[in-house]
Amino acid sequence: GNSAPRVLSIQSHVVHGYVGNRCAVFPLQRLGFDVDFINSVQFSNHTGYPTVKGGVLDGDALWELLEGLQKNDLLQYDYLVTGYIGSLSFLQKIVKVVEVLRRHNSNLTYVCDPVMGDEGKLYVPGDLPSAYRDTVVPLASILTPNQYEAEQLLGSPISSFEDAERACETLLARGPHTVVLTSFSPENADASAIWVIAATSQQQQGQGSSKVKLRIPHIEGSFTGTGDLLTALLLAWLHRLPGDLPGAVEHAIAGLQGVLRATAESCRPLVAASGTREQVCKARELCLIQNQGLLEAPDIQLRAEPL
Ligand code: PLP
Ligand code: PXL
Repeated sequence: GNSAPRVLSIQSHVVHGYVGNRCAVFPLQRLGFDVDFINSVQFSNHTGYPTVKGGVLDGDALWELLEGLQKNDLLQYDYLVTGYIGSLSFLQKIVKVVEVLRRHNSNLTYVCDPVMGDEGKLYVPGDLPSAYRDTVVPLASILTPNQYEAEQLLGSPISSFEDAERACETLLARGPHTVVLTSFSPENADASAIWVIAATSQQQQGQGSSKVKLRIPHIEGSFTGTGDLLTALLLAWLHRLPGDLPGAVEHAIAGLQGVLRATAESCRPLVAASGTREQVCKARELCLIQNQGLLEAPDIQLRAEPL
């Protein structure tokens, strides 16, 4: 039968490298999803490089594409996924997209990565956090903030595991059925690890705990696109392993870690030779194609435990 789940992914496109749609579309396809995608920007490369060229899709252009799909009756999606969004007007159009997709499929799962910043720094316009909090989070089904983004949504710091647990509960009460805190560093904890915290309110939680934590040993170097890849893998594994939150998180993290370890290995010589910024960026691009087998059959080494 023709039963591949259908995804609409609205994210960045880069000609070279792997962020946004470039690390969501292929992994989701590899995992059996039928992926339609809209490129919210088309840039030469990610914004960490010294030079970036390209253009941005505005909210009206996004809406025009949706109208084309609507006129041809092409709006039957099981999933919508969004990542980095650079303006309030585009985010407001995303709200309209969710509404129109839900009119076509009331069971649409909206996977929202509320990309706003990291490590204490906001890298989107200042009017986005309140818009995410007030109008987007209530529509999301699966929410994947990092620690800083969750703090922005809540308006308070997350320092302890108890804080993280409460943060997930608060966010769950606002609409999403599943919240994954994709990176969490507890205060006064060892700096050699980051934690992923996940919580679900879904009823069919049969096999495992509905709140879990998973410890990730730190991988040296900073890679770009990891959050985008993780959100795509969480969508895939939460779909494939319904009712098994710990299993889904373990599979998604194992796939990400497999790709990251292979990428770190392959770029070590160049990074050690301390190249230029563009050379280091280029060397650190995720080796997604070379390691695609790890997405499909992740080698699970890190286990989720009840929170
Ligand atoms: N870096 C590493 C080594 C990770 O394992 C993860 C997530 O598991 C991330 C980064 C993702 O963090 P963020 O969502 O802040 O990009
Ligand atoms: O990974 C987030 C992201 C999305 N889109 C663009 C980016 C980045 C990160 O650098 O440059 C265009």
